[in-house]
Amino acid sequence: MLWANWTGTSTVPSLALYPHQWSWDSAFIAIGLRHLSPLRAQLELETLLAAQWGDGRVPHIVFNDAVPPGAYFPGPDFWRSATAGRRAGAPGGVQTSGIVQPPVHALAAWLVHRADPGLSRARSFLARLRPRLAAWHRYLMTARDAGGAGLAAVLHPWEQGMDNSPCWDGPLSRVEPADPGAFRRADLDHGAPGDRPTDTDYGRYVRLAAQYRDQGYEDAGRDGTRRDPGAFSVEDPAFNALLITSEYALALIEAELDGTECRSSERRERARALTDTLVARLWDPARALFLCRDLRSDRLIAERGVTGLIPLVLPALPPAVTAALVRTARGPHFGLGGATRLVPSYDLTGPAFDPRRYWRGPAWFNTNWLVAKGLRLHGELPLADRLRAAMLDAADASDFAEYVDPYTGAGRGARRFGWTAALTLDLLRKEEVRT
Ligand code: 2M8
Repeated sequence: MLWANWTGTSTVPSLALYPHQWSWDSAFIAIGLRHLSPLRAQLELETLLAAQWGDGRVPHIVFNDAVPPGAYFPGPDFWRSATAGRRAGAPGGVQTSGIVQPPVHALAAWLVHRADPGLSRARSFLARLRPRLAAWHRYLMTARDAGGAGLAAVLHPWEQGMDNSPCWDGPLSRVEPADPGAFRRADLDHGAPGDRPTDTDYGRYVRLAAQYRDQGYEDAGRDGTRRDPGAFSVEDPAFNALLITSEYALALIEAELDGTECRSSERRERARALTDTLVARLWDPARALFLCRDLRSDRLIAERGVTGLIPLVLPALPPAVTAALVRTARGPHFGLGGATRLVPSYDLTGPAFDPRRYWRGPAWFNTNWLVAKGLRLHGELPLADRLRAAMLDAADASDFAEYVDPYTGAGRGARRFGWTAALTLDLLRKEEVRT
């Protein structure tokens, strides 16, 4: 089915609901695709990174001109990358959104390279991607360092990728929803309203994105000075853990290309230091979980989301933090190995928990794949194996659903979903990779 979603240069997450190229979807898809076709996996990442902006940002959507204009909202007419993004260096020849998504790309590039190093070298795959990946990370660590502590901030829920998480309810409540008459949602043509974000939340997403666009996609922190962080400005654990993971991967890419020893590289040191910053800024010992930091109030957001478990993927986490995180994953809030089959996107005991609604309870395959990777990294093998088996079952039984009920595994959202299929393939290969 991954071939059915392939457009010739990249893979769509879902033919009906998401008919363009999405940034972190493509990274996860490449991780699975490498087992079927290393060449297509390379092309997937090359296509995405060819749409990179001059300031280093990798857009969260690369639009396919062949898709009818109304098929997805907000489309190219809304983002206007060629005009509104000119100052920030939006590319000509391709239309994109102007926001970003989590930086899983260097990790994906390294894994794709390792799937067929001969092909990769013959096509100079890593050599061509390296400057783009370095510029992408530089952008996140400078232009997006709105908090001034070294972590990257997201300025829209769509950037973090867990769009409708209750973690965003506090910061989002400050945003006046856009007039519902001013836009038409395309997602409700394909998804049940009870599974999707509410109209009010959608109006807030639209307002935030339009404001960023109308300011020329300019970032707080671009010139090193701290400016007003804006209505929605959040430091998120998963986003930053993935940035750190990708820094490790980029260190491996650089060592491979330069023929040097990776263990002592400056980039690796920076990844370790950033891990310490993540713990200092976002770890909440009382909840034994990483939380999001609202930069507007400079306080941690008291909601337990799966984002707080994703730093398990980090090798340099203090052992006490790792042990506490595993306990939290197994405890009443996430139920891993007990009440739930897959790790939910949000606290099972939280007031906003809903096993159906978008990122407010259901389980996603990419976050579960990351949790399983983290468990394995820290030696929690039986737990990781059980989670892997549950993911394989749920993917198969749900026809590769976009997300599933965390208790029953019943499918929700789109079917034949790109990263669900790709990561299933990866789990079947059970390959362990060093990063
Ligand atoms: C969802 O997000 C898009 C906006 O980017 C949407 O709801 O329209 C999220 O699940 C996101 O994480 C994912 O990358 C995207 C495409 O699968 O869909």
